Amino acid sequence: MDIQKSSAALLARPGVEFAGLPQMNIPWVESPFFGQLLEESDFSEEDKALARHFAENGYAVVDPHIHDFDALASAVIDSLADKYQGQGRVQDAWTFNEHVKRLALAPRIDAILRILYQRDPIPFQTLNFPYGTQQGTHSDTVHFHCVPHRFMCGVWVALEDTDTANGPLHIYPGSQKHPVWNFHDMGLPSNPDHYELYEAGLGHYVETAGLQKMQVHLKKGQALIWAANVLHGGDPILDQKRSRHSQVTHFFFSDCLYYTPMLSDPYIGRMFLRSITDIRSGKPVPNMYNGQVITRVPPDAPTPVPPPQTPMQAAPVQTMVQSDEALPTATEPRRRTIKDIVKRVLRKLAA
Ligand SMILES: O=C(O)CCC(=O)C(=O)O
Ligand SMILES: [Fe+2]
Repeated sequence: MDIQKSSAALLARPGVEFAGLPQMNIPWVESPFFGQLLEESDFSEEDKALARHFAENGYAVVDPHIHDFDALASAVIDSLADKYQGQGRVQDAWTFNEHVKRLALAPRIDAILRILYQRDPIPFQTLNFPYGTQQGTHSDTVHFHCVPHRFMCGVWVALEDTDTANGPLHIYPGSQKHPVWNFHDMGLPSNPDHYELYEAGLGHYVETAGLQKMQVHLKKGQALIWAANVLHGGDPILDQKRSRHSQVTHFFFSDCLYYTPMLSDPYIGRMFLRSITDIRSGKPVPNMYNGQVITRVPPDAPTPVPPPQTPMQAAPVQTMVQSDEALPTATEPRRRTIKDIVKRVLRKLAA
């Protein structure tokens, strides 16, 4: 199947069709023509079922096929034990920890992502969590997104069983089909200070749209892939004594412009471009738009200066333009209740 390899390839072959349909610069699993594309594809029945489920629900639970998973999970957990230092996560441990890196690069995950996205999957960030994040529902598209849109996904691997008590992941199946909410769509300036208002706005949207939350009880060794715009978060920890060791790897795909929507205003020509590092090679990945390397938007814009980082959030390989994971909004565990958030929002609105 060769739906599309890159934006540049698309432009070089204008009018080329696949399965009698125009090619689109969008992952085929998110295409309005998915049904026809699937019918014409030559995937195995198993792969077709996977793609169909992912296209419909925006997620897939898969087996990363790591023969010594238990040993690897223990190695990840043990070798990071002294790295958390009271914090609820370690970002980009792949830069110094071979076990984290090996899990992030599981060949079976790479193979599945190639089927689902038809481009080279680029693992660019790892996050390790020792216990539930209790993070509010969000879409990763406010933290990192790309042009063309939706060539991004998260892969969440359970390093131990998760259930109702240890702060499991939750997702909203099918939410990838709903609008991609950016700060400006909610009337918020592109600035992480407004993250709580964004979360509160999303909460209202989820309720109004009637989206159904699903708690995900993954067994040790299972992985969940979520599509770029799937709403997800961490449910409350009911048993404070329980850990919830997990590793998330975020992926972009080749030949895109990678940026941080929360710090960008694309409609007036300001994009906070990211300089991502490919975990496989340790090398930077250029930002591409229609086959051209792009370094700044607009081209004469000054180098973006990110907001200051707190000590805990400074990650080993951060560069100036990778800063938004460093914001207290990305994936940091929080113990606030919805009531606290609503109170804060009301206070802010009253201010
Ligand atoms: O593990 C969780 O509870 C959520 C993690 C998350 O949102 C992410 O890594 O993007
Ligand atoms: Fe997330």
